[in-house]
Amino acid sequence: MHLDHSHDAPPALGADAHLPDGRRRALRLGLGGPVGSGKTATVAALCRTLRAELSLAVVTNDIYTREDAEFLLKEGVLPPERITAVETGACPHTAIRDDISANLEAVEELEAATGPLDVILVESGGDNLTATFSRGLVDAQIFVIDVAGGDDIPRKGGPGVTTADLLIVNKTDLAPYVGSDLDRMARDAAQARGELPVLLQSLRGPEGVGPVAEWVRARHRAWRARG
Ligand SMILES: Nc1nc2c(ncn2[C@@H]2O[C@H](COP(=O)(O)OP(=O)(O)OP(=O)(O)O)[C@@H](O)[C@H]2O)c(=O)[nH]1
Ligand SMILES: [Mg+2]
Repeated sequence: MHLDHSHDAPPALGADAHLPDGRRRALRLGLGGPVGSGKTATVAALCRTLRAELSLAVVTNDIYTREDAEFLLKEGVLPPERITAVETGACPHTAIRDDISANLEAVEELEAATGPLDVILVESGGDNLTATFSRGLVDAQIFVIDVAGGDDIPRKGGPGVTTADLLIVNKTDLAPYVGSDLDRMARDAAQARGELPVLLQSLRGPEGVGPVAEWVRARHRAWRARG
């Protein structure tokens, strides 16, 4: 369900938007959000939907394991050389906001090793509502919450909910079972975010990741159009 159509807003250019050979580097998109909200499932679905039209790669972050990367490898969503894992060893937000060096190295190595890429998806480890990505690491960020986490989350706010370039309210198929009011979540999210887009998503439903994939396509078009 689309609640806003400001899909073509130009992404902020990162400090270094070009590769050493002068080509525009890949658009870097961060996915953050609470534990288990559906970040890896969304990344997997995006890869399956977009891999025929865009050259993709993924960086995952886990505290002590490579579990998310291993899931994506097992599912075969991309060739193995396009999936890499960062073990943060500490709070996930540290590695995506405060000391981004391991993640920056991972995205740069992926692009150097696999040739020109269109989009690199960087999944944060599951964290709390305050976790956001440094703009030095990603050009735009997606925050994923789910209906099972409670329908008051959009109202509670926090920088992920209020400032992410896209908010996904995931697992809408579970709303009837956990007593979440989707209309209320949509209303509260719109109020907290002003013009910023919100998409309600069920990866089990017929639309699946389609609307989010369309948002990624639009961001990539805008990124390419910036010369
Ligand atoms: N019913 C339903 N389940 C979903 C949906 N999206 C994801 N899931 C399930 O939710 C569980 C957690 O999904 P993940 O993608 O691993 O969540 P995550 O945010 O990556 O979790 P962490 O990386 O551990 O923070 C998995 O069992 C998914 O299959 C959805 O739209 N509907
Ligand atoms: Mg995950």
